[in-house]
Amino acid sequence: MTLRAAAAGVALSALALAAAACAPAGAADRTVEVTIRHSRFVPADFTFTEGSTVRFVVRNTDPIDHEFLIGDQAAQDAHEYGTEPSHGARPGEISISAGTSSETTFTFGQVGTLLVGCHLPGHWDYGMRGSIEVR
Ligand SMILES: [Cu+2]
Repeated sequence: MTLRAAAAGVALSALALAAAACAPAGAADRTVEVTIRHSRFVPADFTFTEGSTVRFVVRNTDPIDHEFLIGDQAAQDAHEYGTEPSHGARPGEISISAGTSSETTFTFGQVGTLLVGCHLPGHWDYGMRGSIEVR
């Protein structure tokens, strides 16, 4: 690579970074499609980069309602024993009625492991959960 080409590459990278930094609030870096089938998330395990904003489009193919709730163990416990009838007000938390699709956009702010689950009665224990690794 010539010096000139290398310099152009650096300039383009700087432009890309600037564009990312100026992205409007709520703009996702990527879209991930999740299907709910037989009370399971498909896929159920995810890996994302720290700081990335992901738009989840969740399609519920079951004849019953479900939830897609992102959070740490404490948040999952709160939902499991909580009383919120439906979700949608907070990023990363949605209810998906039978046979419909819904979406939510979530920013993974720090490295660690999060969980995703459905807490309608019996669903979490049945195995309606997954893990999110943030690197
Ligand atoms: Cu469910």
